[in-house]
Amino acid sequence: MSLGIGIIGAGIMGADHARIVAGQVSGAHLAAISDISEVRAEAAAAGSGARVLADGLAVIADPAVDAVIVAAPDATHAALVLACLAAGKPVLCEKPLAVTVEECLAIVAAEAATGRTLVQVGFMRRFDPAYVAMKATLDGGTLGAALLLHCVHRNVAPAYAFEPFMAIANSAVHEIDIARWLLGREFVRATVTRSRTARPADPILLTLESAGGALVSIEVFINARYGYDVRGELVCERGTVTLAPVFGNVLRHDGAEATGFATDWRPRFAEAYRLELQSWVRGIAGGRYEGADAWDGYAATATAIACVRALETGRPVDISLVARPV
Ligand code: ISE
Repeated sequence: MSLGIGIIGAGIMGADHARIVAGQVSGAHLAAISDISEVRAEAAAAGSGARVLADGLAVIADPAVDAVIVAAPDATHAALVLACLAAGKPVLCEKPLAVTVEECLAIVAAEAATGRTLVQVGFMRRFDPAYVAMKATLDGGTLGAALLLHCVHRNVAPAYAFEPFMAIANSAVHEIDIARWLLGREFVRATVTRSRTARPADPILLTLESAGGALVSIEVFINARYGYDVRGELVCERGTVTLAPVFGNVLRHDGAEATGFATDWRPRFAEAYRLELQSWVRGIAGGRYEGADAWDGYAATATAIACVRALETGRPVDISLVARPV
């Protein structure tokens, strides 16, 4: 049986998910898509046989749609995920799960009331082979306990309207989630500062203290211009692990050596997105998901919002999360 997938939003990520579902995922097909721009939705649906529907609620209600991907603007996530839960349909929501703690908790509660696991959050880095290998090394124990995780997250330019809230809640939230996942601990305290240079709002430096004591540094630099660059180094008691760089071929010419950078995250995380969607489709069929769940989405947003407060107040902010429902 092939699952009918409905996608809400045909922007950068919605269109990319449509392409992956239609061409690279087994056990599923693209059934329907909507976007505020019909032209964009038509372009994303082209050649897949998917229908273009009027809006997100029409996608959720469509009988041909068994499961939904939410790739609409961040502020619309909560209402759409709640509508999927009301319809009893599995939903993969792009990160962040929602933009407020209250909305995230409403989703966690609504999902619990269904008695099923229906929500996965699109933290695709959990499927990236380099991060997976880093976690396997840490969990293998040879290097001893994790002491520090250094992260760099640079974009060429903002993909959306940009201010510090977005830099933290939409971009650095990836590192917040991946660090929670790698270390297996929540964060308890955040200190955040920002460069006083001429650039609009960044770079921003976040220092997060995890419950186990390990420190995580995150540089988020949205206007880095030269290329999309994500790095990570995990420092442990007896050694370090660095994420493998993902570049194009190495060019040696005219006395210099050069490699290329992608202009955005899609090439860097292409395999992660494919594996994420394949795992989600398998999870729906088998009722067990490997990706981030609704509570992870809550924890990441709550931590990001504490970081925004730390930036605004110029003071360290303590983070306390509600207990994960059992
Ligand atoms: C964007 O929304 C993403 O999810 C990308 O992975 C991230 O690198 C970028 O900074 C975000 O704006």
